[in-house]
Amino acid sequence: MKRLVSGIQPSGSITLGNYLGAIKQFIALQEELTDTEFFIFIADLHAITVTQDKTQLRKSIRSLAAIYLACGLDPEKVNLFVQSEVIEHNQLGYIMESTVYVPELERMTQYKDKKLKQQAGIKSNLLTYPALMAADILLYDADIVPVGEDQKQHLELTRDLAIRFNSQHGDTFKVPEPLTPKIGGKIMSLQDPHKKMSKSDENPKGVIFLLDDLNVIKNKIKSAVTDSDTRIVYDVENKPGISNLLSIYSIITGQSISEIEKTYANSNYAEFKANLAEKLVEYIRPIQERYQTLLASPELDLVLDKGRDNARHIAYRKIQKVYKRLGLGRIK
Ligand code: ATP
Ligand code: LTN
Repeated sequence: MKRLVSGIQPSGSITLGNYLGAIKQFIALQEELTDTEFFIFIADLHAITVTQDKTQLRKSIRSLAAIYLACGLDPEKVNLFVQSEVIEHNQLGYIMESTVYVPELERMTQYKDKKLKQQAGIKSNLLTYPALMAADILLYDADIVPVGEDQKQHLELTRDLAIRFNSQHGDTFKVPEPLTPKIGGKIMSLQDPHKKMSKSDENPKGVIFLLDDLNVIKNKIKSAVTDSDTRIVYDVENKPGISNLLSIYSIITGQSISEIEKTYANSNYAEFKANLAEKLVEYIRPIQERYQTLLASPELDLVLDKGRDNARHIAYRKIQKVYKRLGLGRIK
């Protein structure tokens, strides 16, 4: 059996970027990859690289669990769990800190970006975060890790660390492969199409949250920044705004970009945006309805308990092996 591992931070409300770059892939793959075990988690330990309010964090963890299921994750096929409930993530995270070098961490684009935004001091785990992420993946001997484009660099580092550990201590970890979607791997902000759509953006007008009021979603699409000429054509370099909207349109309708360009060859931006807004809202509406039911149902905890127990079983055995390889404790 192969294994697939991925996670999302409960660092705010889930965005259309998170959905199209990550969650939608998980859903498609759970049907396709019948020879693969899935481990999908809520990366709450990663969320505390920046200060979090405890009530809000607790809420975001539950909310993310309900979103995963509302989007179609099947708890029969997927082990869904909360990262901090499987202690081995911390244990292997620390070991990975002894495998990675500081300059490798300092080179990470996400670290450099987030460091600039940090006003109240940079926590040491903002730097060491990729060591924990590597642990999340290597703990389960993942073959595949579906993520958005922005996480590819962390995946490369994970691969390097697996190879390094294996060569220093003997074959221990599988070297994982990233998987990014062909379209939708990097959805851009609707207000600044040069910037990634992100949960923690200070300007919410550029970000579509899956749980936004449907009218708000429509308005955000309609007021999205577009480019100076009026043609609806895909050209990321020269027309990043409309290209971003075309990508969203293409993924949610399943139509190719060229088909959509043809359909709208004689239309203006306003018509195109109004149609996209309608389609997107109809796409998101059932997700929101399922979300409300799931959030209030006892099923959520049962799913998370089962996911945690299955994950622990594998993670415990892996940590025993790693400790033994390193000479830690009294394991012979
Ligand atoms: P934060 O703002 O807290 O850094 P984020 O919105 O960047 O959060 P993450 O939790 O870091 O979200 O990412 C979860 C998953 O969603 C990752 O696989 C990531 O690559 C993907 N993802 C995030 N933003 C986008 C985006 N704009 N387009 C496509 N995929 C994305
Ligand atoms: N760092 C990722 C979330 C994440 C993750 C992982 C993704 C944490 N651990 C392991 C894939 C595999 C992010 O999107 N910020």
